[in-house]
Parts: sequence; structure tokens; C-alpha cells
Amino acid sequence: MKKRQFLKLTSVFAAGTVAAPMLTFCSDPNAAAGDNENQNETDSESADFTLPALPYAFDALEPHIDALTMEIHHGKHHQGYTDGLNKALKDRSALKEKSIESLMKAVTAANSDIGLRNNGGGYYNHSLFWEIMSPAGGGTPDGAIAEAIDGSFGSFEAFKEKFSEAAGSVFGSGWAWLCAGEGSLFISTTPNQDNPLMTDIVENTGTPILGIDVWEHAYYLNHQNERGAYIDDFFEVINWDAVNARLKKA
Ligand code: MN3
Repeated sequence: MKKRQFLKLTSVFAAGTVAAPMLTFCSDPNAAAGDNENQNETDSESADFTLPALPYAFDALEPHIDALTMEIHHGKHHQGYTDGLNKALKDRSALKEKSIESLMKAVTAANSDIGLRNNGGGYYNHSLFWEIMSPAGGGTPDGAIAEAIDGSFGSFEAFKEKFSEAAGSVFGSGWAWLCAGEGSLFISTTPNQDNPLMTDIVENTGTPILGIDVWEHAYYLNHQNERGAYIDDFFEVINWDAVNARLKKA
């Protein structure tokens, strides 16, 4: 999806579920000054990245993930990464024309890229995270993803155990991923907001098709220190249709 189409969709959704955070963001005096300064640029493909709308209501994933966690996680954390990403790209106009996937593949471990790495990673990772969950999710997958999981891990149960173990093993803040690699799937973890697209930074690169945020902000209100219970709850809301769609595009 082109960024402009995406902006239009986002503004439609903004009238509903995310009205409050969007309004707060739009009233930011710095953002307004930037818009006036470059009226032509704002109207082109190099428009700022915008917070993707949640595809469901804040309380839709309850009781597995609570409404307040979703509201803060999306409206504050993801909004913060979105703002940070735009700030990191402010004086790098050539990069603003690229997709978030291209930016992630090209980001380097250099200090000069740290803003792009952390905020672009946060932007990409959370955008994926909302999409691969659904109130109608959970259960076991079918279709191509089910075959790929069986082929790579032996069975769905074996995959679930290995993925849960990986997510539980992340020290501090980070993510666990299921990725499409060359001819098979693999599980990996990344610290902070790194992700498997970052070829210059992570050891195991591939296309993420499923990911779980194990930062404490993702679960602490509802699960406190019980990360394992949160991981179990995550499996109850995985949108396997969305994971299948990602696998097909990988
Ligand atoms: Mn998060």
C-alpha cells in the first residue's frame, strides 16, 4: 500500500477509535510548523509516516489483552515511535520516499542511524503486531502456514513450545519472531526494537510473518511479571489468516 492511500485510510479510522491521540498529535505546534514550511512536500509521496489505525476496538482482544494496555500501547507507544521515525527522517528527505520495509533493510548499526533504528523498528514492529492479532484469532492454523510450520518444526505443538520458549527467553525488552527464510521458517529474537529485516544488525535475517512484543508495556497491567501467561494469551488471539497472507508475500 502506498503511503498516501494509507494516510487516507488512517484519517477515516481516526474519526472513530483513535480520535483522541490523533488530535493530540495534530495539535503539536512543531508538526504544524513543518507542514507550513513544506506545503509541496507534504502533498507528495514523501509525506510523514502516520500511526496505523487498530483494525479492531481497544477492548476487542479481552480477556487476553486488556483495553487499557491496547489504548496506551497503540496511542502512546506506537505514536511515539511514529513521531520519532518522522523526526529521524526530517533531514534525510531521500529516505522519506522509501517504504518502512526498505528503511529497515538498509538501516545500519552506526550511531548516526540510531534514531531510525529504534523508532523505525518500533514503527514497523507494532504495525505488524496489531495486524497479526484478531478477536477472531487463536486456535491452530491451516493452509500454507500450517504446512510450513509442520515442515519446519514437526508439528504445531512443537512450534508453539519453541516459540513460547524463545519469547520467554528474551532478556529485558524485545521481540520474538517467526520468519520466512530460504525454503523454511525459523524462530528468532531481537532486543529493543530491532527486527529480522535489519540485515546489518541482526544475525538471522528473514521476513517476519509473526511477532510478539515482550516489552513489559505490552503485558504488565494485566499480567504483571507473568510473561509466560501473556505468551499463552497471545496464542489465543493470533490471526492466522494474516500470518498466512504474510507468508504468501514473503
Ligand atoms: Mn510495544
